[in-house]
Amino acid sequence: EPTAGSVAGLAVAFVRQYHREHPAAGDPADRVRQVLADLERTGGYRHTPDELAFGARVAWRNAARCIGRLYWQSLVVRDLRHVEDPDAVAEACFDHLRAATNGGRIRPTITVFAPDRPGRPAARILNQQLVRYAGYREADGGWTGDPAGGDLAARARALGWKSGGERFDVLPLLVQTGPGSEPRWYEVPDDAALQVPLTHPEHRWFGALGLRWYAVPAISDMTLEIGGIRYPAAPFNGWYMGTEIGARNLADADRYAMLAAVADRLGLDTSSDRTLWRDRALVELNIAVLHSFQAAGVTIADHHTESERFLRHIARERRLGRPTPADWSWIVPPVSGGLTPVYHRYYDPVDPAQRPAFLARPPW
Ligand code: HEM
Ligand code: NRG
Repeated sequence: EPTAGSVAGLAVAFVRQYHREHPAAGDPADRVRQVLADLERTGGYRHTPDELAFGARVAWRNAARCIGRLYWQSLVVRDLRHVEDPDAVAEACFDHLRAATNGGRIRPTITVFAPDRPGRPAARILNQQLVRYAGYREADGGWTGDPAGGDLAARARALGWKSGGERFDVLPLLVQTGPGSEPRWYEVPDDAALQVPLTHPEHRWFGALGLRWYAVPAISDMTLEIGGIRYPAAPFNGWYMGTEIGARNLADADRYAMLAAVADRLGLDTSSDRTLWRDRALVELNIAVLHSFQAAGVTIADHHTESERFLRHIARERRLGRPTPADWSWIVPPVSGGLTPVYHRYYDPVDPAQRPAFLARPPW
């Protein structure tokens, strides 16, 4: 837990930044005095709705690993700070998914639930993302489903969740209200978890692989920190860049590991690494992902377009006098890196102390 003194310093710095970037809000002195008085009296302070929205947007702007930052100002911020009850948190997460999905025209959205308060931590969502697939370890050591969803599936089953045991079971949402309390689990309604069956524009057989992916990546295990206040339940989403699904989730050896199956159907010579059969299968898998989302009317970006947008973002921020810290190894896409302009340059250094920020959430 941050100390009272450190919260005050962060709070003042944030209020000053808010006023610097909102000249119409006038001099920060009155608001600084008020925040310090509230901190003195109660150990905390409340962001105004405008401060909250600004803080969430700037946390996105500051996310050094994110290539999608061009649209940071248009993030939709849902202020649900009054919601703490686990049933209500789960319901609001499902509403978030429906609103953000928007029939396929995905809207970048964040829902901010109650913050931690001194001596009184707020509720948390245990899932990594609001929608993710379960993984089950088989007796032979292999996996059914997504190994990345293995721990949560086991936890949910221990709480009484009846799993389907299939390859693409959407995990239930687990909400925990305190370190010692038993998490509650909630099945994600079908109409809140839009999914896309994967087909290939040229290869008829591709659909028979039975692959699919969900429409909305909504990260739910990071803490949003604004002006010293921590929001441990603040799920946010944008849209997918196709490579996240096609070059990682479905391809990595410790995820769905589909490259051998795709290469086999393509009739490739898999006898040697030098035939580049993995590389060829990878490209076809990525084509299928982009094609299928487009055919389903679900927003998705290819890595060329998203790279070009990111460089435009950097140029615009620079004109406004702001650096764009970025982490090269996360920004460069996992296929065809050198074909994208983001590969051929370096970035402003990342300052881990920069705030507002999305942070890896420490354990209770
Ligand atoms: C990371 C793309 C929206 C915050 C990433 C990554 C990609 C990406 C490709 C790297 C992920 C990985 O390699 O696993 C996009 C696209 C968006 C978008 C295409 C479309 C609008 C957002 C939004 C937020 C956000 C709305 C927050 C409000 C982040 C953060 C990370 C990240 C915090 C780092 C996650 C981590 O450390 O694990 N994004 N993003 N992004 N993005 Fe975005
Ligand atoms: N690679 C992860 C998702 C990480 C965040 N990516 C985004 N975020 N596009 C995956 O599920 O593949 N976003 O907020 O849009």
